[in-house]
Amino acid sequence: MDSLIHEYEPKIRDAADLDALEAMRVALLGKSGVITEQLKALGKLAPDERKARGEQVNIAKVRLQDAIASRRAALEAAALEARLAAERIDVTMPGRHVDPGVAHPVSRTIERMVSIFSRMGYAVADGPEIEDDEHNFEALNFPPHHPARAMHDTFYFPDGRLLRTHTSPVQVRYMRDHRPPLRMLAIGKVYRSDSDQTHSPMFHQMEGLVVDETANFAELKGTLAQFVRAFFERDFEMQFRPSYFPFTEPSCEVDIRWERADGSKAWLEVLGGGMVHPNVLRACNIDPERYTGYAFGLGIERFAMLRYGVSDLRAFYDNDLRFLRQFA
Ligand code: 2U9
Repeated sequence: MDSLIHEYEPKIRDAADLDALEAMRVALLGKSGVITEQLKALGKLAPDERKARGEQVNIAKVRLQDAIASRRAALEAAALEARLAAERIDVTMPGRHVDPGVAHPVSRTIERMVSIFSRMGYAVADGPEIEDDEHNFEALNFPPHHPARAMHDTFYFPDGRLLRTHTSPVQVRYMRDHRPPLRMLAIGKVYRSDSDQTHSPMFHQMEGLVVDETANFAELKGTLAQFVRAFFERDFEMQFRPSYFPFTEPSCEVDIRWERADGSKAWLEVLGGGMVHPNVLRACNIDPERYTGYAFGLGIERFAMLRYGVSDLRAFYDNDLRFLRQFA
């Protein structure tokens, strides 16, 4: 028994891991372990021998059991330490980079315009970008072959449909679906075959339309003056010049007195408008003897360029993140 203790105590103390330790426990104290076998063998001894031998085996059993228990505790503590070290989270490490992006300046400009006109009671509507001649031209008092059609540089599909050249077909559909009084905005992409520093083949328009029994030009003027003031958050000198559109009569273009960064001033054309032509009301099943309407239109990029000081329209479509991130 002594030699068993001397052999196993150091082995147990040096057990490399819990599996090795368990193997030794089974070999010594398991069902057919060395010590278990010795205990079983006691029964075969004579009673006087049995007592002394029993004490010896029991001492060995207790010592080896203690050795195993203390080695197990040490190995388990070490395993816990290792796991805590491996699973440690360093809360001072820099976080993972997230890049959420920012709203596009055209979107921001649209939101700003919608917010201003919502306060004046305007609803927002939209419609298809692929249109037909009837909604884009006929109903808006552009007769076939009328020279005003040429001003629009229209993109046509082979079947005669077209990319809308203005958002006005949205108002045509709206008037056919709703009874006056009406007060609405149409906002969206429009297409014209035209491209330079201030023209893009696709750009965004916002158009407004009011139809009721008392709509008049003075109200149109007041609305546009209020809008410009609210949009730029300043007062401007404004001039309303007579102009021509097939869908409004009388028609006007609106200039604001713009001061450049160098202090010089210029009249800038920013809006158009007018009283809805009776032919247009009629084409949309509205009686021009009872109702009058006014309408206005603007290019959204133009307003974004002025508000943000952007000199080349194409910057809005280049998707250069160095440009876009400035609008955060
Ligand atoms: C209906 C009736 C009338 C919309 C209008 C303008 C004047 C106008 C231009 C501004 C700059 C287009 O983006 S731009 O090139 N628009 O000057 N737009 S009146 O008049 C309508 C629209 C629909 C049924």
